[in-house]
Amino acid sequence: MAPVVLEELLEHVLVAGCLPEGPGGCLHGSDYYARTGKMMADDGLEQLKDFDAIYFGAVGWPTVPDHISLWGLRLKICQSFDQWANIRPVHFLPGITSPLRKADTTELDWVVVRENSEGEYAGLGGRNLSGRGPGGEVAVQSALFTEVGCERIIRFAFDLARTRTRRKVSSVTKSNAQQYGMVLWDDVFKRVAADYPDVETESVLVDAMSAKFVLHPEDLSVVVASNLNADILSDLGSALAGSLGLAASANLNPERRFPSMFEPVHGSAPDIAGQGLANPIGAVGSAALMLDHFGLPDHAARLNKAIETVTSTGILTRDVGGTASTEEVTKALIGALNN
Ligand code: GGG
Repeated sequence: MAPVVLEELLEHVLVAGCLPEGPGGCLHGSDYYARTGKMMADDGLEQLKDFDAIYFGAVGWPTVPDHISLWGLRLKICQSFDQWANIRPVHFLPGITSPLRKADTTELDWVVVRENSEGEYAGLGGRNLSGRGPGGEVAVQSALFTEVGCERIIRFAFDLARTRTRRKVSSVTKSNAQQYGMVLWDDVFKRVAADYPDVETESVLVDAMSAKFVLHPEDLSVVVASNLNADILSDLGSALAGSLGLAASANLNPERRFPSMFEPVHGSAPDIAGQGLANPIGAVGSAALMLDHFGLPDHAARLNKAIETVTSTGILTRDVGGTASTEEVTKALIGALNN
């Protein structure tokens, strides 16, 4: 990346979890939680809101319950900043062995578009009746599907499909069992599809789509699904591409009323933290998505090219069958950028 662009970026990008702060360290994250009982400073969103983008690492640590760290930081940012479109490309890189034999001979490349603001992650519900004593508590967790929410993500998927070689959108639900919210989704999908006669469509149940990811991935281009279903499918997709450590993602507020957030799909992987084993490619690929979002597609392409150069020369971390450390792969990426 040209230094001038990096400098520009640094003016606009805040690395969540590593906010500059006075005494006491970071303003976000599990360390902050250990000190304050909160995942984020009370004015954390206020501090973030005027930046163009947030470059996020990962959240989760064994000393903090997962639902606290997720809701207190990542989901709080996504929901408060209406980052309703989560883009998760499934990209097969040269030099990385896929568990799919088909990948050796077939061009595979698709994008999972995750509805990122409602659905199963609406956060609606509660726990009650613990007063009944052990075994007596109840919990309700409701999924929320709004016509507005379904329509905007489905239109986003169709618009994205129009930019791709294969103009196709696969809509994923479980509407045979979830007869209210997901049937609404299916109805909106049919209505929106009529506005895009040049784009192929299919509606597939999530169980069948899981099988299709493995058996017929060459038939995929844009896959749009609700929050939970797309989260699960995108993990499957990145595992098929070789490793969760490779997968990049963008949490977009397409209207640009708020900053968008770019992060590797993977979580914090506490089992390998601090050992120099983590694959940096998901994070670097997310920076490429951020450059694209800034209207710098040439710089994004340079970064993606550097990733391909490094993977094809076999400088790989352990998760993709190599022996290189995080630092060695990062240095190789910087070297490829400077060549
Ligand atoms: N960089 C992504 C990340 O930190 N993910 C943590 C996680 O557990 N996410 C679950 C989810 O977003 O559904």
